[in-house]
Amino acid sequence: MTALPILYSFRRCPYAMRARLGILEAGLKVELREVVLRDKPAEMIEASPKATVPVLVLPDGRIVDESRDIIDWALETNPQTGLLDEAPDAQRTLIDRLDDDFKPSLDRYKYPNRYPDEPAADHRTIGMDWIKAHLAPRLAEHTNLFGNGPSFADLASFPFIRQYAHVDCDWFYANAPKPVGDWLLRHIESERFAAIMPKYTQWVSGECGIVFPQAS
Ligand SMILES: N[C@@H](CCC(=O)N[C@@H](CS)C(=O)NCC(=O)O)C(=O)O
Repeated sequence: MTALPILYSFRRCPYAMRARLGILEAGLKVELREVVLRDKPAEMIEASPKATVPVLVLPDGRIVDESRDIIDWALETNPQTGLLDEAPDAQRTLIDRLDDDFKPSLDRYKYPNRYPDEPAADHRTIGMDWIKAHLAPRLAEHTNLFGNGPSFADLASFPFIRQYAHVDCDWFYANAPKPVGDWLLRHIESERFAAIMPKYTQWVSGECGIVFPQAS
C-alpha cells in the first residue's frame, strides 16, 4: 500500500478545519494524526519546528505547514475542484485580509483573558465591521462569496466566522446581516462540515493515525 500523506491536525482549530476542508473537497486521503496543543508530538515538531497545526508531511518528505499552502497542495493535486475558478486573486486577497485583519480581533474577542488591556467589546465591533465590509456585500449577491457554489474563500473563511459567532451565538445572529447568518448556518449544517468534524482521539506515537476522510 502506498503511504498516505500525514496530516497533523487539531479538530477545533479553524486553520486545521480549513486544511481538512481542502483535502476533502479535492477528494484526497491523508493519515490524520489528532494533536493536543499542550502535548504536541515530537514527530510534528521535528517536521515543523514552528509547531502550529495543521502540518502536512508528504510521502516524499516535503513539509507543508501553512493551512493555505495545504489547500493549495490539495487543489494542485486535484485541479478539478473548481474552488479557485472564480476571481482567484480576489479570493486570495480576501483570505489575506481575514488572516491579517479579522483573526487578531477574533482572538481578542474570544480570549479576553489573554489580552487584558484590549476590551473584548471593541474587538467584537471590529470583527462585525469586517464581516459587514468584506462578506456581507458578496453574500447579498449570491449564496456563497464568489458565486452560488462554494469557493476556496468560503471554505477558508467560514471556520473563523463560526468561531466568532460561537462566542455569543444569540448576539451574532441578531446582529450579523441575514445573508451572512444564513451562509454560516448552511456551512455549519453541511455534510461537508460534518465530514471534517468527527471526534478524533489523540494520536499516540508509534500508532497509525486515522484515514481521513472516513468512509461515509
Ligand atoms: N498561519 C498558520 C497558523 C496556524 C495556527 O496558529 N494554529 C494554531 C491552532 S488554531 C496553533 O497551532 N497554535 C499553536 C499553539 O497553540 O501552541 C496556518 O495558517 O496554518
